Amino acid sequence: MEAAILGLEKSGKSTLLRALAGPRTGAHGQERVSSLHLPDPRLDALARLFRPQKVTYPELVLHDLPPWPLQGRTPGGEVSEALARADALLLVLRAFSRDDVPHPLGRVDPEADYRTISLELAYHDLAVLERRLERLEKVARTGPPAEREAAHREAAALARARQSLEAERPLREEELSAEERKALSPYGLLTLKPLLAVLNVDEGSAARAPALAEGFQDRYGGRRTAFAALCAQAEAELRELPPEEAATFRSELGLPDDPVPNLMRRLLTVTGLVTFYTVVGHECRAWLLPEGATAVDAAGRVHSDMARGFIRAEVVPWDALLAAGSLAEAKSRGLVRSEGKGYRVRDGDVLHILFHT
Ligand SMILES: Nc1nc2c(ncn2[C@@H]2O[C@H](COP(=O)(O)OP(=O)(O)OP(=O)(O)O)[C@@H](O)[C@H]2O)c(=O)[nH]1
Ligand SMILES: [Mg+2]
Repeated sequence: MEAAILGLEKSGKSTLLRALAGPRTGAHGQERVSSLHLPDPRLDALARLFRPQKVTYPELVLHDLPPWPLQGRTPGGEVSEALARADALLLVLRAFSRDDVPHPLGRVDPEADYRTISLELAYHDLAVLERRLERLEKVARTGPPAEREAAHREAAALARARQSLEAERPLREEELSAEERKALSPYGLLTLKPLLAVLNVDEGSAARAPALAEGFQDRYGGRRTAFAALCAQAEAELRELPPEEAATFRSELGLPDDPVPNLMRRLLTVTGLVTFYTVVGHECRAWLLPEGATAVDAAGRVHSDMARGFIRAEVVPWDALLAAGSLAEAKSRGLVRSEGKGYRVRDGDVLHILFHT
């Protein structure tokens, strides 16, 4: 999956990229795009049990964007391209105070920044919708008769989206019909994308980070809107150390447990992705799939031949498999179910797909 990191000037975007992807990336004009493996403690546990030669984590591509332009100005070409590709937005909200790093609006107030950016994203989408609606309304009035009906329907969907935005409801939180979703999908609408906002706190406030994130979650959270909090600076510095040294420093500095795996999990959840696992021969692997996808979709993620020749899937939740200690033992305890094509894959399922070639 891909995510774009955005936020106001000097909110800590490049520092967050380094905290997530490691020291070779981000900040000071270095790489703006970075790809990393999504950490997954469940896959780690499965790998400890099965000891495969290879453990494969899903990939996350992160784009570190330049500061978000305020006053309704839209970002330039390269940035809109990264935004269009992104499955989700990672919004950095500055909650750290530092006199030598001026805030572009002259004060540190993550809640006000959240509202400011939310409005900017809504303005962006409104401008896109207005332009498209003008054209569609013209086609609906004067276009070839065959196109009028479709233009009418599309215009109706876009007008409803405009109404939501005018009422300050981001599109990601709206219940959209399949037709509306399809009508809105070509325009790179930013409030339609799942959003994980990361509150970037001071070193000294790291212990209070989870409570801060929860407060925002209560006030502004939703199915496709989530909040997390960490000290990006401290996490970026710890990532430069070998793991044992980092753990020692972490406890000496009174920092909470590594917040990155939790942040990644929230990113997947808010994006509407579930993780399933395969244990085949010498490889344990985690795969991402949209919520609601079926066993045959999962087979297709692994290989198109497996979807084509799909017979059935043997399914066991990862923790049940772990507790049983082996697939054979899980089977003899009756924990492994046999499921057909239409089975909706659940987060944490281990799938063994049977297919004919
Ligand atoms: N104390 C403290 N400083 C931080 C933290 N995060 C970032 N900074 C500092 O804030 C400054 C800006 O951080 P960057 O990561 O470059 O911010 P940015 O959002 O990428 O900045 P632009 O790309 O210029 O908009 C740097 O000097 C960082 O060291 C933090 O959690 N705590
Ligand atoms: Mg930067």
